[in-house]
Amino acid sequence: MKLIGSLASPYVRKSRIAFAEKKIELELVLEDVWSPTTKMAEMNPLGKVPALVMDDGGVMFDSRVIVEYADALSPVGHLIPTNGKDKAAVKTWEALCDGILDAAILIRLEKTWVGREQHRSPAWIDRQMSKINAGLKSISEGLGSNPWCYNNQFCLADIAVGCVLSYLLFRFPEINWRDEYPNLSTFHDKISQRPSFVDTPHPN
Ligand SMILES: N[C@@H](CCC(=O)N[C@@H](CS)C(=O)NCC(=O)O)C(=O)O
Repeated sequence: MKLIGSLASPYVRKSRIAFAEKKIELELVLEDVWSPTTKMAEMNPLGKVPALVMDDGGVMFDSRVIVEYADALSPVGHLIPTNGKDKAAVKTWEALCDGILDAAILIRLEKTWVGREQHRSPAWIDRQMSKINAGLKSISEGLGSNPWCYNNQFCLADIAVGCVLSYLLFRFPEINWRDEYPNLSTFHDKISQRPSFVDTPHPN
């Protein structure tokens, strides 16, 4: 199996970490979706990473599908509960984290898209930033003083939260969530030591 992706994408990282936690080998094939010559749309009509190319040539996306598939491939280290309500709760953590990332990426695009310099919208940026802030508050409250996000057991929710926090440090160092939410700071320091996180860093 090959994962098509980039080192900067937090969704790619979440997928890679899920495979690493499941102890399933995965080859990363780098693709720059922002390059004019990208062939990403041949694998995913949405032109986005990550996409998982299976040995039979079939392709699946997006990261939420990929991590669920990874979890189903092996009984090692369950990441998603099988019980309906618990599964929905863990997937809600993931949806919250992905939503924060979506907002963060929209801000980056709004600030950096070449050719739109005259059309940048501070109101749009503020709207997205308020989602990031509300999302961080919700994560911090949900985690509280627990060791892990859901049911005191490491699961996909923890991977998703770890990926959000690392991505914010990588792309938005000016957001001072470490001081505002000490429990998230402690959580990030702890989860960052897992080999699955250590082995999948964002680029410098
Ligand atoms: N919901 C998707 C989001 C994927 C996504 O937005 N990927 C970004 C890179 S971080 C991308 O490929 N963007 C290219 C584009 O929007 O054209 C997932 O979870 O995989």
